[in-house]
Amino acid sequence: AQSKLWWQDSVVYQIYPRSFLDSNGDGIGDLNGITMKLDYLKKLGVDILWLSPIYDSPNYDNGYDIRDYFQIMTEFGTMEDFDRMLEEMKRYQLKLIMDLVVNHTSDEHPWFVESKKSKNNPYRDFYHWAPGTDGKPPNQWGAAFGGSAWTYDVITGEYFLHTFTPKQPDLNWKNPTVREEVYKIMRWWLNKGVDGFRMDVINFISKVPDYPEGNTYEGGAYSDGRPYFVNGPRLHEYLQEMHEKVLRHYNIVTVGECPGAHMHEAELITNPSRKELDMIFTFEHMDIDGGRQETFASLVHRGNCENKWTPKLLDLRELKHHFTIWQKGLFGKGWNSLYWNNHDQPRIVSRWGNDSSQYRVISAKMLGTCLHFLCGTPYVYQGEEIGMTNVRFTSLAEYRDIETTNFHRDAIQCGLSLEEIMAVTFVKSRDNARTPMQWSGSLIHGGFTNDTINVKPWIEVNPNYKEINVETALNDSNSIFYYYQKLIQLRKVMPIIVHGNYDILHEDNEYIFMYKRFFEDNHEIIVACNFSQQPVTIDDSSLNERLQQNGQLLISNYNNDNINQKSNWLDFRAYESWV
Ligand code: TEU
Ligand code: CA
Repeated sequence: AQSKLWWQDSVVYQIYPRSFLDSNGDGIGDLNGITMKLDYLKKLGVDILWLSPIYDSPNYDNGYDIRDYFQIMTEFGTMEDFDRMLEEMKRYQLKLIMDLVVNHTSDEHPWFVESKKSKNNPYRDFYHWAPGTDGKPPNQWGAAFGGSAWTYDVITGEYFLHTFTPKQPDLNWKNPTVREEVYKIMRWWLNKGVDGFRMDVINFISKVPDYPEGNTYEGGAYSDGRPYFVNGPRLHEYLQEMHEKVLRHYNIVTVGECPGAHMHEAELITNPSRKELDMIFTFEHMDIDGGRQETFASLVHRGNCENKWTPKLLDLRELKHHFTIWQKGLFGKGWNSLYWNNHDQPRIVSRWGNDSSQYRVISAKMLGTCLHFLCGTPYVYQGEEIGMTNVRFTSLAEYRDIETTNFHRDAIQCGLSLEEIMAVTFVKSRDNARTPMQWSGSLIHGGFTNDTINVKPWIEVNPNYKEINVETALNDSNSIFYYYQKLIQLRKVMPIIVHGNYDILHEDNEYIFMYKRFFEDNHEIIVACNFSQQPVTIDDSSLNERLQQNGQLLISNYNNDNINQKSNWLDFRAYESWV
């Protein structure tokens, strides 16, 4: 019998459909393209597929702005294509998670179209409307991708709230009818047979009434409204209601995307006894190499005001610290999700590994090792399993992401040089993760789209597809692909990986991430990862002795024979990792 917590020993694979595989040569990935590659995903060994939004949308934010929750986006296919895809997934015993974007809708959603019409329209209260003061918005909150979080609408002379772009008005969850409508959407897809939801910025749904003014930072153009809409006052009440009315009636998995949630909220949300969600995505480990903590609003660094576009070097100790807090904090109380990548983050091998031809493969394997032996459900983002890298487009015009293009516009206005703009774009743009999947080194556009000269992919393929692609990976037994396959298999046969306790070792070392997983019976595994290019030695003779005497090598990114002959296990080569 299948355990109720089947998602604990599963691995999730995230597909960004627009960039996965284009089956009909229009330059845009689609559902039939996904159906064609299920054998590939099965071969990798993942259990659950999460699809970024595939609903009807004007695509200002690539589907994170939904116009109709019951229709498939035309470019992606039809509902028949969806049904066939789902049927095929079931045949392959792959589960499907849908992206549920219900903090906001598109401004082209019929609810918002109605809501705008008049102050007494029945849909008025579906969104957050407020009058301004002296021709100014209700407050100075900034929106996530630049500008004010409020936009004035001439028809009724009021402002509506959008924590993201003006094309994404926030739903008013205080209104019980809104909540019922969301539950209807969820039931409709669940009754079709999908296996759960990834819930977009779900911890933003409850706003503090009356929208209090936020702090401003020196150099920031807007105030920080996050204290008033992140982890808001009625969040847990709403999630519990959703659980009661929808989730508990199905054997599904739920993961909440929760920027700005800390261990405290994570435990409240994921502790099964509280009946909310199964796991959440934390951002603590993602935010440590940028100034995101300081402000939500201004896209360009002014004065002391730092944000995502102000990159910082990784301090490994900080990364270890965050993981350790979550690993220890949720143990036996909630559940972790584990990820390095998604469609919003730069590619991990370029970010915290090394994407030079010398170290790309070895460092990608090291990063996979570090993540997959932690306690939680691992997520693999498309292309991670072949070590896809960040991209360096030669002109600003090749970028597609709204956050990136807004930043470019702002940065030019602020007088940043093209060089400066490019440099930070290469490191931070979300488009780094959104270039098409690289299937083949010999086919045009990396095999992402048909061999047509006229149609280009919606976003350019990374030119390195000639070296980095699925075909090459599948033909090389030493590839990242087969290493990930092994990581995924190990989790299925070794309960200690799923259920063991966690402790950090050599916490203060700034190059090596070392931890152990253990059961009370002395059965333990030790994971060690060198995050640096230089050789590092850890001085711990008693650990080395134990390893020499009792250690068995489970997996390593360097040649296995080699490592057994090591005289000192704690001498690490560049990016070396072993378990
Ligand atoms: O993202 C929420 C979010 O705040 C961040 O992940 C953000 O995209 C990133 O930090 C920018 O630097 C979710 C979706 O994953 C994202 O694609 C959407 O744009 C956003 O919500 C709005 O729906
Ligand atoms: Ca297509």
